[in-house]
Amino acid sequence: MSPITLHANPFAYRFALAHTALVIIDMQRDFIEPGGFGETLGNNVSLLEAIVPACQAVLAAWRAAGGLVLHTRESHRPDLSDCPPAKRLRGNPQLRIGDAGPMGRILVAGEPGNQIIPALAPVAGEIVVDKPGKGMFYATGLHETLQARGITHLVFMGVTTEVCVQTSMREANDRGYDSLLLEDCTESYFPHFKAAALEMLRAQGAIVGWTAPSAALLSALA
Ligand code: TIU
Repeated sequence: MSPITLHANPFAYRFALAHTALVIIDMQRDFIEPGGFGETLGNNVSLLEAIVPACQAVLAAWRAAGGLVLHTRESHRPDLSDCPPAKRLRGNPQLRIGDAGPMGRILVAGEPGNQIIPALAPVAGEIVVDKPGKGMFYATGLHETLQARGITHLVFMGVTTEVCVQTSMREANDRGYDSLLLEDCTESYFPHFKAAALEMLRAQGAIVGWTAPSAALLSALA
């Protein structure tokens, strides 16, 4: 299979489909729907829903092309043994991690709010990673899983841009992956944070990685 090249920022991104995973970060009800973790932190969650159709289009094209798909969820064990007190106790949220909310216990594995939204639900054969941190490599064993599958490139979508997406891209960068973030398939509760994150990731000659509109990937896959 020949490599695919697409127009990206700050320059072309080149990848081999067989060595690339589509990574969908934390597209969970806890972040996108009212009553979850995002809202308990004081955020207006309505902004995030807008990227769902673009994410669906990329996911469908990626699946049709036969590429590996990886979903992450920010989630903690029911006993919260993997949730540092510093994370649970910081700030003054209405509900803390582990408290009971309208979609079940906040950010706890297995609860309704912790599930990936139905529009982007994983299917058989796709990897689902529960991560206790913001970054997807922390305490997950994911690097070993990706290495065993020969993955060298990661194409990112998901929320939020400057928190879990950016942290995961930076962790990936330090582990040697070439990462691309799809600009219209990621969102923040703060639009100016999204804009800044995109700029800083691709600055200095793609110091962390590349960004591109999803249309560039879709036409490259077509
Ligand atoms: N609060 C916020 O912007 N994000 C998170 O807490 N988690 C993720 O980004 N997934």
